[in-house]
Amino acid sequence: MTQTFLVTGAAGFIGSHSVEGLLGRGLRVVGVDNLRTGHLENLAAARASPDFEWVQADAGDEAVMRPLFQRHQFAGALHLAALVSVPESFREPALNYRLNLATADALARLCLEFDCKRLVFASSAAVYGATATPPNRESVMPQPQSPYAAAKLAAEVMLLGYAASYGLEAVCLRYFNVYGPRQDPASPYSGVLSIFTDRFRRGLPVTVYGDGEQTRDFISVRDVARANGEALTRPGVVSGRYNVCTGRAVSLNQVLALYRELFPQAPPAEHAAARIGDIQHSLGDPDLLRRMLAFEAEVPFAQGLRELARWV
Ligand code: UD2
Repeated sequence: MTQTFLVTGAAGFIGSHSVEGLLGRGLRVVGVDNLRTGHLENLAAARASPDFEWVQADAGDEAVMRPLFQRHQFAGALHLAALVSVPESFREPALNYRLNLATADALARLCLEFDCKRLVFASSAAVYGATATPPNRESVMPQPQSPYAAAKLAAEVMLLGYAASYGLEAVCLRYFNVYGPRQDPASPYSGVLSIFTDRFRRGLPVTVYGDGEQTRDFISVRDVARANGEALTRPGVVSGRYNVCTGRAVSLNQVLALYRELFPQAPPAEHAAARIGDIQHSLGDPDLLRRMLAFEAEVPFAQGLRELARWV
């Protein structure tokens, strides 16, 4: 019998790519999203598949989720639904608590009740905070600097507690800077590459906060979707927290040099003061995930950027 998987946050940037990846492997998917920050257009391809069921709902709404678990006997759940904006988590800590912690806990308990063995949870490199020296390994003490990061870390702790107590397979994936098609450039806090690509395409100058020497571990959403699929389906994974990253640091100035090749007519970048709370260097160690899932990020940064520019 074909296995069915639950994906929450299915209409989001990472969610929609993950759904397509699972469908592409011949699996059945039930996708849940409340469309708070997700977009139904992202699921256009998925919704054309007979193996996809679309449910517009809040992943924390037990009245909807319980019957779904009852009906489908999920082989695994990928929980991506979240409040995704760090600044919003400062403004709305109660909402952040509900969407980023309480919902993960409720889903984990449904998994236990309905024998859904594995829960893959979207955590974030934000849990590391500013203090650790890169590259960040999963063994360092996390120091969340925002309500968002605190809730992600607390959810990890709850899920791993259920893993130890009841044998749930809880895989907490700490995503680094994910980029690629469908990332929404609309907010000033959107991913820098989605903002830059959108502005270059429209012939507008981009703003670099600080000297541009800050570095990030940018990972393509295609790689992230593949990591999610492996974490969900591979036999014998060990519950724990895992970086999802490339292990390679790219500076914004290097990013700009690549953009100059893609958009030779673009106006020069403008500079502004560094953002308050900005981290200078963020880099992950991919070794643990490599050992557990045999996962290796494959999309070279320059190629991923070209794909993004073409999509826009
Ligand atoms: C990422 C996450 C954030 C949080 C944080 C934890 C994204 C979109 N954000 O923030 O949610 O987890 O990591 O550390 O993944 N920049 C510019 N010009 C712009 C926009 C950004 O120069 O128009 C700079 C920005 O100041 C920063 C770098 O680009 O130095 C990356 O910014 P970002 O917002 O894409 O991601 P980051 O790592 O700050």
